[in-house]
Amino acid sequence: AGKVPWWKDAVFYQIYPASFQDSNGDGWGDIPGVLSRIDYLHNLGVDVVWLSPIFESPQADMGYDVSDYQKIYAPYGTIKDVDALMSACHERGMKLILDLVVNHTSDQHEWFKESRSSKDNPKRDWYIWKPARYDSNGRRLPPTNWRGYFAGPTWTWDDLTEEYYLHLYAPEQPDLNWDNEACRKAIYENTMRFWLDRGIDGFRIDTVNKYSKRTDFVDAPITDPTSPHQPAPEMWCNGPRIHDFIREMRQEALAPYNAVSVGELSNTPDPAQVLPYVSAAAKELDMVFEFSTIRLGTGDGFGAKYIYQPFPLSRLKALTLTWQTFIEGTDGWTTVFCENHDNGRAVSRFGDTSTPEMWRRSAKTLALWQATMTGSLFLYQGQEIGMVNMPTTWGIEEYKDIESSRFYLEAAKSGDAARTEATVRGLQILARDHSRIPFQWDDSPNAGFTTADADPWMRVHDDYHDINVAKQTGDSFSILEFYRALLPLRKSYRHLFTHGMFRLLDPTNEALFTYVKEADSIPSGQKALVVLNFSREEQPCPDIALALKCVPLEVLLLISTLDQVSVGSHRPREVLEPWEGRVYVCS
Ligand code: TEU
Repeated sequence: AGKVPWWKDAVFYQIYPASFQDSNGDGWGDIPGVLSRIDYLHNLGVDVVWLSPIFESPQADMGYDVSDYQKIYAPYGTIKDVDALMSACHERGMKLILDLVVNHTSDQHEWFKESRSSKDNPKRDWYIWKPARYDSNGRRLPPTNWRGYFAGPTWTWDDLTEEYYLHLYAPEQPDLNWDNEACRKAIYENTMRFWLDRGIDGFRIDTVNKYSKRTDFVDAPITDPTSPHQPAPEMWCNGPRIHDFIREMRQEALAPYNAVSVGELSNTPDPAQVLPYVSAAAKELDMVFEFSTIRLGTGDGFGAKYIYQPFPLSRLKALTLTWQTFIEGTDGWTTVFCENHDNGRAVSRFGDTSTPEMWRRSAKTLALWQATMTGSLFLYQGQEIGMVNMPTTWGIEEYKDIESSRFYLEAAKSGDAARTEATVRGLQILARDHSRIPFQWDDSPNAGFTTADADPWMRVHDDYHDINVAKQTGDSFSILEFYRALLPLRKSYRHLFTHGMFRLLDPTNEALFTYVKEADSIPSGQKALVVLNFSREEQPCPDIALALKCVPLEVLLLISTLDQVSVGSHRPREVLEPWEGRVYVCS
C-alpha cells in the first residue's frame, strides 16, 4: 500500500463566511475576520479550512449563485484578503479549500447575460434553453413538469428570445450546459485553475453528481399530486456522462495541482452508485459527502422535505453502518460529518437539548461518534461548541434562506393549515438557517461576532451568553475542550478510528450505539469499542471484554464523556449514565 494521502487523516473545518467573524462592523462576516481567528482554528486541531462561496454574487442563494468567479463578494473583502488567509494557513501547515459551484452560475454572470441575449450568441448553448410546449387550449407550458429543489419549477420563460431556461435551483441560478465542451473548458480555466494558480489547495465541489442531465427531457411521473411540478432527481443525478465530466475535470484542473476534491453528492442512496466517484483508480474525486444519514428526519422526496419524520436510533445506526463500510475492500474513501450549512444543528437533531446538562453530554457523545468513525473528518463552525437550532419562539421572518421561505410560501399558499403548521415545525428542526446564525465567540454584544452597534445579517441566538467559545475555553468539561482532546486522540489511534473497519454491535438496540473499530493491518489485533448512550436513561453497559475479545484485565478506558472518570481503569462500570459515551481499547 503506497503512502497514505494527507487528506485522509486531515481534519477539515467548514466556515460559512457570512456568519463566522465580522471584522468591519457591517454585520456580515468577512475574510479578514476569518484570518483574525486562524489560531483559534489551529489550536482546535484544524488542518484544512473550507470556505463556503466568497465570490461576487447577488446572494440569491447566499453565494451559491456566482456572478464572477474571479472577484470576491465585496462585503467579504478582496482577493488580497484571500491571499493573506491562504498564507496564514500555509504558514501554520494548514490548507485552504474553496467551494466550487459550477452546476449553475448566477443569472448576473456575464456568460448568462451573453447566452440570453440572442439565440445565435456563441454562448447560447452554454446554458440549457428549450422551446415552450402548449396545451390543447394553447396555454404555454414549460418543456417538462420537473420540480426544482426550492419548491418551484425548474424552467423560467425568457421573453427576449422566447424560450425557457433550466435551473434546478432558483431562477437566479441557470444551469450550465456541461454537454458543451467550450463551456466545460471555460469552467476548468476560469473557476478552477485561476484559484489553483494562486495556491488554493483544492475544492469542495457543489452538487457534483448533477452536471450531466438526461438529454431526452421527458416529464417525470406524477409522484407529488399536491404540486404542479414533479420531483425528478433521476433526470439530472448521476446522468449519462457524469463520470466522463468529472474525470475530465480531474485531469484538466485538479490533478496538475494535486488538488484535493470533496464532492457534494446527494439523492444517491445506493452505495454501488457512489463508489465509482471515489475509487482511487477511477481518478474522479478523492471523496464525497453522502447525505442519507444526516438527512434523517427530512420528509421523503422534494415536496415533503420539511415535514419532519421521526426516526429510531436503529435507522441512524443502519445508515452509519452502510456508509462506514461501503468502501471496505475497495480503493475508495469517505467522509465523516454530521453538520453543514444546509442542515439543522446536530445536537438539536440527534442529541438532546432538553436541559443544559443533557445538551452538554449529548454534544460530547456526538463528538465521540464523529471522531471514532472511518473517513476524513469534517467539522462545521459552531459544532465544536454545541451551537443549537434557533429558538422555536422565533418567527418565520428570522428564516432568511431561500429554501426555507420557498417551502413555507408553498405550504401557506396551499391553504392547508395543517400542512403549513407541519412545515413550520419541520423548519424549526431541519431548516438550513439554523447553521447560518452568527458564530458565538463570547458574551459581549452580538456574541463577539460583530461590533456592539452593528446589525448582524441574521439574528444572534438568545443563548449566546451560555454557549460561546470564551465560556468553554479552559473548562475541561466543556464541549470545546472535549473536541480539543478528541482530535489528537483520533490521530494517535488513526489506524482504528480514521482507517479502521466499522463493526456495528446490537443493531436493534434503540438506546445504545455500540460498535467496534478494528484493522487487520495491526499485528497486535488491537481493537477499539465505542459505546454511546443516545438516550436520557441509564443503560446497562455491554460486556466490554467479550466485545473486544480480550481478557478483562486488558480492557482500558481510553476516553469518556463523563467529567470525573479516571481513564485507564479497566473495571467498566455496569451502567452508562444518560448520554454518556466511552471508548475502550485492549491494552
Ligand atoms: O446543495 C445542494 C443540495 O444539498 C440539494 O440539492 C440537496 O440535494 C437537496 O436539498 C436534497 O433534498 C448545494 C449547496 O450546499 C446549497 O447551499 C445550495 O443551495 C445548492 O447546492 C445550490 O447551489
